[in-house]
Amino acid sequence: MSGLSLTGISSDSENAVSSRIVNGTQYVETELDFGSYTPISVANGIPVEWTINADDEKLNGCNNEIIIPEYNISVKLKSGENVIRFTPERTGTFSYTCWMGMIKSTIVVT
Ligand SMILES: [Cu+2]
Repeated sequence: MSGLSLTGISSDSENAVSSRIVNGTQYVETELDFGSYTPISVANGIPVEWTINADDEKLNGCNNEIIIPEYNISVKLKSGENVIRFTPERTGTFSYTCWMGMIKSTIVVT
């Protein structure tokens, strides 16, 4: 059974929400979901202001804390707007997860 193709498997970077740069800051906005986080795509070297909108009904004991090892960030999410700030200093694909490591997503820096 050799020769099986891998088409149909979408990569995170294809689904990533891209930032918008306004006056030297890049803004990204995502919505929290139950069992998944949205991948984001940002530009290297520009301060990021990432707003995660957390619907009260979608917050749970699993998704309520985000860990981003690359930026030494852990954020306890609250209902409403949560703003995460960091400045990417190198390009690459960096993972972020829930505090338990169950939900995984990516930050693509280009
Ligand atoms: Cu979790």
